[in-house]
Amino acid sequence: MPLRTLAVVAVGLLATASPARADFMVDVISVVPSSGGFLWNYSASILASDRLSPLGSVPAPGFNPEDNTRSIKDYLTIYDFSGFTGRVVLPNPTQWSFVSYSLGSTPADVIPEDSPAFPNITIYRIPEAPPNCCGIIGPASFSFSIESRFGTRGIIGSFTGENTQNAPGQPNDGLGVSSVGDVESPFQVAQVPEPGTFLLVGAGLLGLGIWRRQAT
Ligand SMILES: [Ca+2]
Repeated sequence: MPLRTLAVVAVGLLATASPARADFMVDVISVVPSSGGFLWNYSASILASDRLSPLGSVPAPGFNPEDNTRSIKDYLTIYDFSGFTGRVVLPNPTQWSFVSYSLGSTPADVIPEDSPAFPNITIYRIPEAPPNCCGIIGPASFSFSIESRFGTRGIIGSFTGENTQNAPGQPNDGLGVSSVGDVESPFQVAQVPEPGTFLLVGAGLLGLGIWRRQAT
């Protein structure tokens, strides 16, 4: 067997052995001015081999166990979204909801960059009526928006996702799939101090200077 073929086979084995696959794809479509700052408009999609299950509990902060029993609703998290105003525009409020944690929600088998100093936004599936209906079957795409006080483009942050494998009648049907990847966002953008803060610091230093001069 040629060496190149061996290498491809090895990579293929590694890819199937890992529970983390890039089954979620997320991209920024536009960033537009809004009442609270800027709306970051995203598009996300899942593969034909997946579905998004509304079953189980709301994703928790930190790491969630790998979910092969549908005990946790499927979700998508965007990390360290600076200047988050609390406003999220969901693709369909009868199918989705959101939570914001400082750490997580993160599938247990992936490690995104996640600082406790910046909020994450997790959007997750909820059941439409009738109860426990219905998974969104891939291939499927949906859009959502998150508002920030910051609108500077070009900064790359992390996202993760938790899907369900969709293979009716097959042994892998219903198993969890974790994704991790990069996406543009106001990722870890530091707060710029207000001009008033500079004035206060300046006045404090001036006061220190006067006091020291009197002391000598
Ligand atoms: Ca965070």
